[in-house]
Amino acid sequence: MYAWPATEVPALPGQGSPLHIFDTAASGLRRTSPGPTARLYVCGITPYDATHLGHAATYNAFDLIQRVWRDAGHEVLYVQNVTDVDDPLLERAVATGQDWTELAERETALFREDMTALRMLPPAHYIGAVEAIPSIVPIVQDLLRQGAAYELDGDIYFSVESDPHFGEVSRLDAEQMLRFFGERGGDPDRPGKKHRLDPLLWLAARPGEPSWETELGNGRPGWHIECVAIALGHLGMAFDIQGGGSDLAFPHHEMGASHAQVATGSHPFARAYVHAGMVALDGEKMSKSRGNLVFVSRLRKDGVDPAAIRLALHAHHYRSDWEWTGADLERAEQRLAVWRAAVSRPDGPDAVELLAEVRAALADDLDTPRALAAVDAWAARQQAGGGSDTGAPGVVSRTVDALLGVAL
Ligand code: 5CA
Ligand code: ZN
Repeated sequence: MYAWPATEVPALPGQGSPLHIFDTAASGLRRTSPGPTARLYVCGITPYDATHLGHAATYNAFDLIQRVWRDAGHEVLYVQNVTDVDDPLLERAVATGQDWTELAERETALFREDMTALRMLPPAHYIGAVEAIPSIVPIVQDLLRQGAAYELDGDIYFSVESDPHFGEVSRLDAEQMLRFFGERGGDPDRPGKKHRLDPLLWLAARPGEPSWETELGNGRPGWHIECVAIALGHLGMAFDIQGGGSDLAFPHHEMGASHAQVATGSHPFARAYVHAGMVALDGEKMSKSRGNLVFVSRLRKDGVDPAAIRLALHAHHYRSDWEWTGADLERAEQRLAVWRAAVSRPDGPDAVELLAEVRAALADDLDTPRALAAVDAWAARQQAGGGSDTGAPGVVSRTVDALLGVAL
């Protein structure tokens, strides 16, 4: 499906350095060394409600990865999905008396608007779960043939024991896995499963729910296989980064890696698994199911500059869990005003060091607070009347645009 329009990324003098990023599977920093084309898969939204600041923070992190890669001379092949058929979406549609396709289309359209306003770079392939069904079916058939999947009352499950690498993505112990599996869409207690952690690959049609007639019978896909089919179809195995919020490490990314590894007989699914921290509101993780949300679209309607929203996100390191408060936005608005005033002057302090420092900060596991501090320092020197380089304000403005996605 259509993604959203691309914003131009200005060229910067010189070149950035290789990105080092925290890989959940390695439990440490890893130097990404993509080929000429860096390949990135980021899990997209389940479109039953509007984009909240937690979503925005997660997509912000993966937008920065693309910017750092591009600055280091790579092309980026970016793929994102939309989970446009799944339990929470169908449940919300029933609860509110809406048609599930209309709900999904409306919320996806709003997500596109939010991403555009925030100047997030669009994926080259933006694929819905429904669209992906024809590519999901042969993978499930393959897993069945290999004995890595089995049927239970018409549903089809993946056998986690078929993957010798199972557990290597999230590195959780058995007890933690069981807890997260139950909390995050799994069904550990269904009788008849070979292993309590086995996830659904295919759900046989249920009354009142949408279903598709395929070689697997009449039904719909499970959640993890959707991202596997889309990633394999557009990126292949061993792509550079699989990304999402930390709540996706298990079971979603663990299961996806296993599905793909067993189906293709190769390893790894992704070279690195990168996870953003959770944004909270009023002491709890912002989540559609809890309803404690601050929507990007609401802030925009209230007249908040999207550039200030992005700066508010950048003020937190992407891996930390943090709580949104009104003060975040106030600080970001002040910073934006100071930066804009600083680059609007005809000259200023030399910006060569600033560019090097922003590049170094971002290449070091996306250290945005350090990058902001570097721009703050330049703006302070500017305010103190510290320079007469006529090229400097332009370089700063292009640096902030190209590397932080903020238009000054
Ligand atoms: N459609 C699936 C992925 S295939 C899904 O998880 N959708 S979602 O709409 O629930 O979440 C979209 C992305 O936002 C995921 O990467 C998720 O980890 C992230 N996310 C959700 N809530 C928060 C939050 N409070 N803070 C940070 N990121 C969040
Ligand atoms: Zn996903």
